[in-house]
Amino acid sequence: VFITRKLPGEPEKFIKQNGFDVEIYNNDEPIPRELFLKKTKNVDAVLSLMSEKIDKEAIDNFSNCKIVANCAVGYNNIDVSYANDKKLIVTNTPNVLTDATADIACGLILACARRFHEGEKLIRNKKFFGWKPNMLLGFDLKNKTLGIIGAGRIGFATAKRMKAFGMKIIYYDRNKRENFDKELNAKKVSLNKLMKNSDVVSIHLPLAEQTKYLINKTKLDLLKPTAIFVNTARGEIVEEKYLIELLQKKKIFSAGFDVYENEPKINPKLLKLENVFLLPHLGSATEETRKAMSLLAAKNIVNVLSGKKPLTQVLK
Ligand code: 8YV
Repeated sequence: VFITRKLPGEPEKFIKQNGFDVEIYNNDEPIPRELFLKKTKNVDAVLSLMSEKIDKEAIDNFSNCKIVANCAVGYNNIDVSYANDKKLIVTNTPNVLTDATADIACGLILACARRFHEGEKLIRNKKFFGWKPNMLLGFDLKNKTLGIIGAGRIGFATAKRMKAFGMKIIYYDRNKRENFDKELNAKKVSLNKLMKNSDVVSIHLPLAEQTKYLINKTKLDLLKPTAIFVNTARGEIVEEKYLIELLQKKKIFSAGFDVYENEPKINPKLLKLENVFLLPHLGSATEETRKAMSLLAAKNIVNVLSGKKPLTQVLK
């Protein structure tokens, strides 16, 4: 088994305890492509991260690999349909990171509504000389509308949390979602309606051909001038260049980013804006969650190499 990075939870221990040999690229940085191809040529399983492109070349390069266990819920780094054709099993790590990611989405919503960045900057720049009635006024979330784009597990967990803050929920999804309708009294609406009517928009879709730039200029133009826009899913779902233009022109209130279009490169224009709150892809970054993710990936590998079914297989 080849593990592409040093991971919390030491999944290598679990895999070894189950009788398999492990080699690990014991590093904090991503493995260089050439080395990845060399190391994975003859292994039976790969435990990978988003940073490894498992494209046609990588899949054709495997001589023996039976499973790629991605340590992430997203799998846009993997050509799943080609892997399926080649009978290569692909797994991800759903469920275990739902709460941590929803926490981060809510954190961004609060940070935007209550202007955390500007407030903290004032303190750090030693410009806080006392409370003022008109200083950094944000807005209440109570009775405002939260629009969830992508009503899966993380979208639901985010909506549920924000419902406790008094928000009304609407959602856009291909399917009607009973948990949204029944538990949150939420309404399924069209994407245009959601963009027009939400006070806060939060993205919770996977990145795929159909969702790349789904939130383009036309859609962003529908946002209210007081809207907050939050993305904890994937940067490429949003036309970031245009979102930045809206923020520069103050055509929306603010935006919270955990993911970026050209991650890890950050558009320098974003750094100049006051009305944004920027995080470095921390959605699943808690001790407990990262351990659970790597252990789930390890279990998927052990299952497949022992002739059992994987726990969380991804199919195209
Ligand atoms: C991961 C993520 O931390 O699960 C995902 O899809 O984006 C994050 O939780 C990261 O991608 C590690 O591979």
